[in-house]
Amino acid sequence: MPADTRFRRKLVFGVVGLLTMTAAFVQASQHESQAIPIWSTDTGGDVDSTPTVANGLLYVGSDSGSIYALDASTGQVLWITNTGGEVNSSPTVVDGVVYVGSADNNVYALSAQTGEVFWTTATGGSVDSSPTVSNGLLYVGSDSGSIYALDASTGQVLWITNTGGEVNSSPTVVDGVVYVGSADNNVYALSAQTGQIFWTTTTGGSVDSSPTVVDGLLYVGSDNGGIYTLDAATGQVLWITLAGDDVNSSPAVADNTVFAGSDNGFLLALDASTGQLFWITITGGAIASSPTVLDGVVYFGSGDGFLYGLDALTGQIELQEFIGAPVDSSPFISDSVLYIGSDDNFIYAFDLPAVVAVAEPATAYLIGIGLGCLVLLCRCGHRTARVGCKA
Ligand SMILES: [Ca+2]
Ligand SMILES: [Ca+2]
Ligand SMILES: [Ca+2]
Ligand SMILES: [Ca+2]
Repeated sequence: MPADTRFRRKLVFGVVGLLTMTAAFVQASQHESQAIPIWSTDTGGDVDSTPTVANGLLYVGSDSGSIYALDASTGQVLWITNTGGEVNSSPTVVDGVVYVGSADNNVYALSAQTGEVFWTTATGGSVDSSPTVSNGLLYVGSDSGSIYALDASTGQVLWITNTGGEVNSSPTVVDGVVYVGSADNNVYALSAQTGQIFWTTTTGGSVDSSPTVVDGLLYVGSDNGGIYTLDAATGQVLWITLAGDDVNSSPAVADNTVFAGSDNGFLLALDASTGQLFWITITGGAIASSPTVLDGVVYFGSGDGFLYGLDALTGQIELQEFIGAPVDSSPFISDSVLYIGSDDNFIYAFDLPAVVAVAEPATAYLIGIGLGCLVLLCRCGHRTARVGCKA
């Protein structure tokens, strides 16, 4: 185990704690825009998978055990391919082939046009991780505890690297390096060619979140409640921002800001360069959904049954669409249409409104105690987040 696992935590000023919330009070603005539902299609099971759209077709998995292809403009089902287990994995489409994992332990390659199975490759456990394809190789994690590299054209296993826990996290490949988390609490950096481990960095909890790498920095969540920023080259921990509960959501980075959700319903925005907290917006359920940022708006689903759109600068709620059941799926946006799944078994398409920032003040107060530190967060007046921390 490399020395860098002795992580030198630099807790960010003002974000220390939030471990124990003693009081929380939020007044959200009542000036949200409305997204217009275009269609919804029943899949017969929870849709935790995140949809993807390619060439006018939408692909998504369902707990019904099937992979669906729909007409993205109408929601009409074009084909269904059955697997032998829940499909929590999110499809990737490359060169007319749909790649996705299933809880039947297999990785699937299907024709994007017809759903015909080109190949399947068995792993030793449920494949809830989502495949990443790079340079003709497919990378994916399995509940067997291993990370697999397959030949994307044949499914042949090229290498396997073992970790000490389920790999629910989805690999990110940048410059020949595969980054992925494991339930053994570690973040891994592997050679994309050989699977050789370049470095591992431990967090205090399962890493089911998928790493995002931007400008040499790696952002990922952990079940210890931390959003970690690592040096992607060395794995060194640069800073940890504590959300206060499991972070299964995968961070999005836009405009030098990191956005991630946590099981306590928080959506946090951090300075991508310093980890400093910009703002927190509180929803009423766990946020397993990974945010997507478009035109200054952060979109994600929550366990409270809503689809949210927040002002990326302030966290103010600009869009709040009631779906009715937990939304663990993540938004996919294409041509101003947002696609997302829900635990009500449906996949939804919403026409996004032109979200206009509202000048009306929103107010949020949050008082918590964590690590012997009193944390005060006040968002008052005109969209300014201030965080203070007094020992
Ligand atoms: Ca779910
Ligand atoms: Ca599921
Ligand atoms: Ca799993
Ligand atoms: Ca987790």
